[in-house]
Amino acid sequence: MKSITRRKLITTGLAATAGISALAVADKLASRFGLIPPDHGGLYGPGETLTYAAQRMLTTHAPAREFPRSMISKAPFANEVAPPSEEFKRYQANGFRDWRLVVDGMVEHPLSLSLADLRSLAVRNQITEVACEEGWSYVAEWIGTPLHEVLKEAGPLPQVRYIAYFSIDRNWWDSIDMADALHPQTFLTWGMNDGDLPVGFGGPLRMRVPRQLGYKSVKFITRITATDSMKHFGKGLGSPEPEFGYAWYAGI
Ligand SMILES: Nc1nc2c(c(=O)[nH]1)N[C@H]1C(S)=C(S)[C@@H](COP(=O)(O)O)O[C@H]1N2
Ligand SMILES: [Mo]
Repeated sequence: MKSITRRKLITTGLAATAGISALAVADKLASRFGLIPPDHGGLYGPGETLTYAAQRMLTTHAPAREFPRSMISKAPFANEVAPPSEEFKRYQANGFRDWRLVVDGMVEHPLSLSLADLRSLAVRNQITEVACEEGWSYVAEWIGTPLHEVLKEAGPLPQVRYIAYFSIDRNWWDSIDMADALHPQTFLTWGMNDGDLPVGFGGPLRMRVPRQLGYKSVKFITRITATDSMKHFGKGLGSPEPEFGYAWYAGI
């Protein structure tokens, strides 16, 4: 709820400063800076563009709030996930040694990385909050490899605008723009609270996007793809959420 209030403040404040309507601000910013989210044009199109454009103007480099260790939730809430597939169980039985993260699309060097490969690239940690759109949240320490370290290895082509990411059960996937993809707190996470990332929380590999709502932090990641357009993924809205009335850009 706090996040929604803040988002409203930002957008309302911006419109008030300009002295014109919110939609006019959105259109102006969006066309000037190319800040049009993939789900623009649906029922919520103009509003989503306003939120996205306003936040991108104000928060491109801003960090998500980090918490002291004492604030780590004692009983973090793992949201319900689809039951593991046979394929997933085979990886699990082998301690996820064969789990691979494929990096493809518009990159100079397509990659296939094991969890050990990821660990050898970089190890970082952050204590941040997972906030679900349904109103609950928890704080945990997330340990992983920043996405930008993986992208550095892969070499995205200059025209890349989005990084799409896919869970092993292909119906969960999402995408982020380059501001979030290159953000230092966007992690491919394989550890949590000083241990391996538990399956319930997305183990062995989860995308953590702490500057957006929980649904952008997709669990069980096996593939990331660099692209200049989200038109050809799913229904072309950047992720499945806009089909259900949730925004592609879910900044908090
Ligand atoms: N693969 C997959 N990723 C997912 C989900 C899911 O059901 N499957 N749920 C999402 C939603 S809606 C939220 S709020 C967070 C919940 O994270 P948690 O289980 O760590 O609380 O995970 C997100 N990532
Ligand atoms: Mo959620």
